[in-house]
Amino acid sequence: MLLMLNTGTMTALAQSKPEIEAQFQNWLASDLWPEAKAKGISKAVFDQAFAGVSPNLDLPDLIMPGEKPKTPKKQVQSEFGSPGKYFNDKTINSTTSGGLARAGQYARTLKAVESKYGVPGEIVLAVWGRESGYGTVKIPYNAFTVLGTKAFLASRKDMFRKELIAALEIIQKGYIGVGTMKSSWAGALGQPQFMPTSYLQHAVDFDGDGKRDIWNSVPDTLGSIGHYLQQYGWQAGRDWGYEVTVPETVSCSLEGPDQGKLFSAWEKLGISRINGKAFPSSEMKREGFLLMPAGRHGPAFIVTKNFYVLKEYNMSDLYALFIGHVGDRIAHGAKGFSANWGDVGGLYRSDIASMQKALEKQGYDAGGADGFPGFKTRRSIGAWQAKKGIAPTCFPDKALVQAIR
Ligand SMILES: [Ca+2]
Repeated sequence: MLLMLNTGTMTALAQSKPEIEAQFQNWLASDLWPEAKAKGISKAVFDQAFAGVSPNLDLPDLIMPGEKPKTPKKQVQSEFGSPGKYFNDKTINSTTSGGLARAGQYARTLKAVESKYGVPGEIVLAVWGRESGYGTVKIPYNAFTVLGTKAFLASRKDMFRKELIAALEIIQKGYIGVGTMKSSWAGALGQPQFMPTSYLQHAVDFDGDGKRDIWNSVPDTLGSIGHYLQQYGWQAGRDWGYEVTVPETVSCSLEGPDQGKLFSAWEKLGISRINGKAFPSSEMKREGFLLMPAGRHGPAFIVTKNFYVLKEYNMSDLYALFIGHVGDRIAHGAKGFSANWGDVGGLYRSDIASMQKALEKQGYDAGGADGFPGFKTRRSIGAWQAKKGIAPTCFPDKALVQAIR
């Protein structure tokens, strides 16, 4: 996903820009080149990729030579938004209308993608729309500048070094030319926003011109998204999930991909589709999972394995739900969720993190103290509440953050 570049206040550099550039050139020649060579990159490709490249010191999360890593203060103090904000009408409507406009235009390609990879067109469209506004969002950076800078200076150097070597492999294998290799500020490539290692595994030449051009070719973009989801296990012929009503007798702490039950078993517990229709009969003997992204303060869903395949694109329940929901709107003209998102949020990530620490200290699995209320945190809150004799809400609020210490 393309995010705005964080142009925070630049601190005075311990070393001058020319000094850092000289060190970067030295690092390229003496450190990176031997590894690239060992991995089969030719000198010609290496030189072509880094011709005229110098570090971009305005990129976020860099640690200058001689500096100690800073605690990401801003991150901890940032507010985590209410899940409802993720589903604001403006974003949903523009992604839906963009998808509808292209569903007709690219109908043949989408049909071919579905028949080859089993992923329905509306899902492929929704990912494309979410990642790059259907290719309308500018992807302005030279990938070798971004990945080179980050492999040299970022807080997660090793990860970016792997991606940089993969980017060189892309050129070495002739999948695309150096001049086309544009990325986001985070190093994600082209319209599907693949990191280079993902590109190597999943990008395909769907229009048959010999290039895997996810920057300029719509068929290559759509085919690559379909292939990605298929390789992560998308099951053809299944929906991603269904909005449901969850009676009070069913605890919200039953949420999560490791607590699956047959659709028939969920139905027996009193869970039903919000639109009054039955679950498809083909699903009844298959596994479904309870999803309540805002606990009792928002819509609830029974999702299939395909929901978790969408999360392989971006490890966020809200992201996967956005894709599934926009897909439904493109395919069936579905309306918004029936249940409202409650007015939750307004907490700092540091509040959530300290609550997560307290939960883990008391023996609950909060999935780590990352400051985001993921499903492990949500259901542990529910279990904590049940133990205290409180009706479970499975979502943090100010009073809970105070109480769970
Ligand atoms: Ca192509």
